[in-house]
Amino acid sequence: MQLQSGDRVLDLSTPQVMGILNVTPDSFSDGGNFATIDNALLQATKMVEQGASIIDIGGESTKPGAVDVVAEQELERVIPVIEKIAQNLDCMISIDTSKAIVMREAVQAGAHILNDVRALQEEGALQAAVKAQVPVCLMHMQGAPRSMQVAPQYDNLLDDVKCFLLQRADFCIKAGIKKEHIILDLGFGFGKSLAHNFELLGAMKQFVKLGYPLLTGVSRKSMFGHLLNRDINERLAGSLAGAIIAIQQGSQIIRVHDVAETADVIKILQAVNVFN
Ligand code: 8Y7
Repeated sequence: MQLQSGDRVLDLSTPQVMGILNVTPDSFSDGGNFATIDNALLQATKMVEQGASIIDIGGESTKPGAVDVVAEQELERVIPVIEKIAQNLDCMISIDTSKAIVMREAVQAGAHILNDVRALQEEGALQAAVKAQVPVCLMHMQGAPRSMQVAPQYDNLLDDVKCFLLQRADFCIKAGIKKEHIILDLGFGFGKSLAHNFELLGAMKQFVKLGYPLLTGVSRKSMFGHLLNRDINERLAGSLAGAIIAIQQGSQIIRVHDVAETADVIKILQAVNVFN
């Protein structure tokens, strides 16, 4: 399996690491200034050196309880960073956004992948993605970030998530997105209880069978915090265990904060040939 964006190709026969680069005010001083852009490049460079083949740039926080960011603010944060990374690093750039205008300008600035936690359901997003002709990650979420963790409930978790993702993929393909450009994501922590998250993690193989590349984002998430009673900075072991479980079942892209440690885990899995 391969992922192609323009003249770039990513080989998915071995798991690929997507490094997380948040360009939100809590991680950086402010959007658009030089210190912020240089700091972002420095962090991205480090992650690429550690083994990330994709850098996921996000200017909107989608953490539970997060408030919406206006488009101008998001553009101001992410566009200069995308340009800088595109000029300086040899990696794929993913833009974490749900907004059509951010998708368009990000691709113009050099982004190769659209990562949308709202699966292209916001106004204009689907059309923007069709036009961009780049890979898109469609993620499952129940509810909206502000309220999604209040009381998530499912009739049948696995079927509900599977139906949503397959319907969304079909809809996107009918609208003009290439099938080879679709990546699916179970959306850990997005409208899911602790039990839901671990049920999905254990059942990932069923989703790999759907035939689309599967992206897994469990890094430092509260599913480990709650299960292990660990603060955000004490979740590395949990996150690596999650990555191993996902990779062993065939997930091809792992979205993480801790790139070096995840790359080590992948090398070990490769040494025992678990995914081919
Ligand atoms: C995910 C994500 C986040 C995820 C994809 C966090 C932007 C929350 N999580 N994108 N984004 N999958 N595709 O804790 O699981 O990183 S934000």
